[in-house]
Amino acid sequence: MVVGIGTGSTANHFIDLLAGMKGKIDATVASSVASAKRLQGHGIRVLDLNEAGQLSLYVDGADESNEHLHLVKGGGGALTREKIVAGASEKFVCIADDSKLVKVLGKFPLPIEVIPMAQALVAREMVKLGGNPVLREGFTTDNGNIILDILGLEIIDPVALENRINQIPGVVTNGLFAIRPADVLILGALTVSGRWDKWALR
Ligand code: DER
Repeated sequence: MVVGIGTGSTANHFIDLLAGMKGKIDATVASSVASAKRLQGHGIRVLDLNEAGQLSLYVDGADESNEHLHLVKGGGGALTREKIVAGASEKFVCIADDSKLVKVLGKFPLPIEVIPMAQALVAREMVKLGGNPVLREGFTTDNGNIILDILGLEIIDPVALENRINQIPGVVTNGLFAIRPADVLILGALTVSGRWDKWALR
């Protein structure tokens, strides 16, 4: 199978594990330049999404998840390519530690990838939606854009908000993964004995 690979510390662990089982997969599609470099460093084949077609599986971490597996992602700034690769995959498996499971999304600032000339416009619109936008200083995405991190949101309806923010001119995409949520969430938890345990939702 061809596997879609996320971005971040969790995805990095997954890539390192994948290196030990290269023979079991045909190739990968990476959601960032950083993940592509790490995969190639292990000698794992990385395809352009346009030549890979439909992917069987996408594996990535998250910054927050609710019980419906709606996610906030983009802490690492790769949200747009992550959303593209997730959208091209039959199954999205999210791996995180149990501190990421929340009742209501929004405590983690919601990242939005914005075309630079629209920074002020998008910021004003996000204030109208109740958020407090902060420019991620000194950061440029793999697509050459900026990130606005939106603090202070209490995201009661993630699907509606994901759609609403994407309507603002200049927004490339936002870090809500609710229209296409994860299919499986694997949560790691440190048990009383000090050993790591894991359990899965769905
Ligand atoms: O930035 C991202 O979207 C990452 O995938 C994030 O959601 C998870 O990062 P982590 O594995 O470093 O916690």
